[in-house]
Amino acid sequence: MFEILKALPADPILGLSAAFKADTNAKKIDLGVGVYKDEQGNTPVLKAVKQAELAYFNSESSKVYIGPPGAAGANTLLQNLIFGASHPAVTSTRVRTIQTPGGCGSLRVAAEFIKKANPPATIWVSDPTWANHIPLLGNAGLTIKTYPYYDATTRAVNFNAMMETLGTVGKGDLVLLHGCCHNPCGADLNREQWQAITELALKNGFTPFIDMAYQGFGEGLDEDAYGVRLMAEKVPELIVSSSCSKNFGLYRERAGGLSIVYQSAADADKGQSNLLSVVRGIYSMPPNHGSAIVETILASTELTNMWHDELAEMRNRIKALRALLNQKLIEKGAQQDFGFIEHQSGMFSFLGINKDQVQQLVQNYSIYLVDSSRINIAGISQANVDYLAESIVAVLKK
Ligand code: PLP
Ligand code: TYF
Repeated sequence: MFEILKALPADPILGLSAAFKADTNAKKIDLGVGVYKDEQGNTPVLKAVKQAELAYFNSESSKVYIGPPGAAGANTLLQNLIFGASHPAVTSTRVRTIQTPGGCGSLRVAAEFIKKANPPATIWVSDPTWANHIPLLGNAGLTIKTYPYYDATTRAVNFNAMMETLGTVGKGDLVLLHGCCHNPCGADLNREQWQAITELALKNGFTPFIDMAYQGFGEGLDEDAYGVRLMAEKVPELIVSSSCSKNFGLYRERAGGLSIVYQSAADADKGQSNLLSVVRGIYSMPPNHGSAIVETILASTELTNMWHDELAEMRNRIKALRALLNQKLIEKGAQQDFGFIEHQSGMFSFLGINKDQVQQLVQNYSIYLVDSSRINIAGISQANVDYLAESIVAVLKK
């Protein structure tokens, strides 16, 4: 039967890594896959993670199954990280958090859960959004539609257009929002905009669904959770998919969470039983190691402080690189304004060059980036920024 299958293209983002590895040009730069890199281009294990792993290794006494929701202790600490321990939704026990295989596992479980509650639901995603949102949510059978978000001319959120479209969305449908550090465009909602969307959700009855894959990479752990915490306080129901891949550097361990805010504690109990039934129908139980490390860190003041420092270092390096790239582009004679790179947030921005220019960067300069011109800012370094800025200016002149 398998002979009928036709070959499909590889993930366009993940595929860039193989092409980068195979390139022998000493000047090559990898701005593709969204993983954090240090000045040397490495993605080391965080020190807090290493210490937690050693402690966990010594204290782990059993490999017995952890059950569909994952470890209760890890879930409570993750919930507190996302919402804040004293958040009214948390203290009124209206939130349930489960451990999931990364942010992707969380998105997929959420999609199946929505499908159970409301099979004809439409989920509205930003234009553009992370490409994987489409299969992760759509393969569960949900209808996907887009709302306007990034304006390539102003290099900012077209909030009026966004609100106009969201104004047509009603009860039973969902609106997917990026909690912070929008992937791929780097343009985030400000606080007034979060407030306006919250009011609209209350007025029209749609359910917000927030994907927070980069908490701590924008302005800080609490600052980046502003939208999540505001909505959790105001709207009756909310879905939050979160990931520990970036902020704890745990990518391959597949650590993430799915938090659902319900209208009441009684709904939460009923909902949780459905959510766990979805989990059992997909992978039964989440992987343990990554979340156990997160729990070990968050349960220790010393390790938490160490992690906060390392997270701040990653965040500040990205911010500094944003300013540096803009400054170098000016220095190298760029005719257009790249100031937006400095003002956007998180790991990504669109350079705003066309596909042909992207291909020139890849083929003639060994600078690897996604076709959309999305760059991973963390792939820039003091050592390569001059070459990068010169190359961008060169392809823009042609
Ligand atoms: N959501 C967004 C917007 C992302 O960029 C990512 C990617 O890393 C994820 C979710 C999923 O992350 P992971 O499954 O690696 O935890
Ligand atoms: O957008 C990115 O680059 C990251 C990493 O299938 C990623 O979110 C990319 C593709 C993918 C899973 C993760």
